[in-house]
Amino acid sequence: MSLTKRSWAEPFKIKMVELLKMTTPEQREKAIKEAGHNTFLLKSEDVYIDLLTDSGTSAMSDQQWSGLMLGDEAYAGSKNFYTLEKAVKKFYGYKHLIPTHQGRGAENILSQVMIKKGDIVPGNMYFTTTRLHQELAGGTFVDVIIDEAHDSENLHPFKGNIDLNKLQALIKKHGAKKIPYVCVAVTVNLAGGQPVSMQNLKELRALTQEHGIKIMLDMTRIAENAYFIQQHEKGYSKKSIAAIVKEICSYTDGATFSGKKDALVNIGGFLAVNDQEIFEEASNLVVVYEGLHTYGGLAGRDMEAMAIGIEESVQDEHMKARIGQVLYLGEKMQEAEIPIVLPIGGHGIFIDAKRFLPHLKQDQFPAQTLAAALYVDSGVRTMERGIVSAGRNAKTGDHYYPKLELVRLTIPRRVYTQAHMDVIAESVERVYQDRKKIRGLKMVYEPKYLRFFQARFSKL
Ligand code: PLI
Repeated sequence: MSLTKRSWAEPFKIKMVELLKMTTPEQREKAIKEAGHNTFLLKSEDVYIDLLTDSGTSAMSDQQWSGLMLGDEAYAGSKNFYTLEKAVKKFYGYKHLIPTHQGRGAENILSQVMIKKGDIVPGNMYFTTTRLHQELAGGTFVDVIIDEAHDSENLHPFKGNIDLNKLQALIKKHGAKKIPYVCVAVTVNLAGGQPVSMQNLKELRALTQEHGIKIMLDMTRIAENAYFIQQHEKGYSKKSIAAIVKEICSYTDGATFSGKKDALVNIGGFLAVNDQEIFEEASNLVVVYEGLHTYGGLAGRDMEAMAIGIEESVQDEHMKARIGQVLYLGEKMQEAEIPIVLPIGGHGIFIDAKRFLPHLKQDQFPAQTLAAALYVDSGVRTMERGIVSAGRNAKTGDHYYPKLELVRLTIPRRVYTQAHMDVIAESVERVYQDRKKIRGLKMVYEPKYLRFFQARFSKL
C-alpha cells in the first residue's frame, strides 16, 4: 500500500436512516408496466435507489432541521424572510429578494415581468420549465450554447459556455430591443451538468452591456459550477467556492433559483434582482401567483432551512464530496466502457442512449426505454432527458429532436453511499451486456405541457 495515498470521505456522519423496500424483477416488471414505462409514474416505495432527480431529494443537516423549529409562520413580515434575504445578499450579492415556492414560480414571475410578445430569449440550452414560461409569456427561446455542448464525447471543460458569435448574430438579426435578457444557466442541466467559465461570463457581460441587454442567471446549481471553475479555470484554484459564487453573480442583473438543488432543501426558490423597477413589478405579481412578497408560497420554516442550506452549499469540503461522489460513479462507468456524457458533470451521470441503444430510432424513445430497463434490472430509478423532455415545437407540432438523447442518473446530495454507487454501476453494466435485446417504446398518452412528467408508453 502506498503511504502517500490519502483517501477522502464525506464531511458528515449519518444520524438517521430511511429503510428501503427491496423488490423482485417480476414486481418491478409489473410496476413499470402499470407506470406506462415512465419512471415519473412509479411509486417511490417501489424504488430502491432513486436517481430520478437531485431536486428536493437531498438530506438536510441537523442545523437545517433545527431551523425548521424557528419557523415564524406570520402571514406578513416573517423573520425567516429577513434571514433568507440576508443570506441572499451575503452569498449572492443581489439587492432584492422575492421568495417563490420553487424555481418555476420564479421563472413565471420573471418571464411575465420582462418578456413581451414577440421577444427573443437567448439561453445556454433550454431547460423544460424555463423555456415553457418564456413561451407562455410570448417569447421565443433561442439556444446560443457552444456547439461542443451537443456532442457527448467532446471534452471541452466548460461546455455550458455561451457562443458569443451566435449571440452577436442574434442581436444583429432581431435588434437588442427584442432581447429582454440573456438567460444563463449554471451549470447546464440538459447538457449533462456542464459548467460555464468565468471568462465566458465576463465576455458575455461586456457584449451585453454594449447593447443594454440584461443577464438573468438560472443559479439553481451555481455552487457546483463554482467548483468546476475552482478546479479547472486559471486563476481560481486558490479562491473559495463562496468567493467564486459571488463573483459569478456580480456579472449578472438577477437570478431565478430553485433551492431544491444546491441549497439542500425539499422545497423553496426565489427570484433575486438588482433593478428597483423590476423588483417592484415582480413583488406585485408574486402576490397573484405565489403569496405575499415576504413568503412567496413558502412556510417560514422552509425559508429558514433554505437560508442555512445556502451557507452549507458553498463550503469547499461539501462540494468536494458532492462532486467527488458523482465522479466516482462516472469513473466506474468509464471503466466499463458505458457511453456517458464527458466530461463528467456536476449533478449526475448522463448515459448517451443513442450510443447505448444504436438499434433504436429517436422516435422509438431510446432514453425512455433505457430508463425503464434499468429500473426493471435493479430498482434504480433514472430519468429520460431526450426527445420526450424536449417536447414539441408549438408552431409546427413536430417533436423537437435534440442531439442529446440521455438517461440521467441524478445523485441527491448527502443521501447515498459509495456502496450504492457500486450497485448502480453494476446494474448499468448488466443492462449494457443485454442491450441488443431491448425493444423501443411508442407513446400512447401525451399531455400538452411538459409531457415527460405524465406521458405513457407501451412496448413496441
Ligand atoms: O423544480 P423547480 O421548479 O424548483 O426548478 C426548476 C428548474 C430550473 N432550472 C433548472 C436548471 C432546473 O434543473 C430546474 C429543475 N430541475 C429539476 C426538477 C430536475 O430534475 O433537474
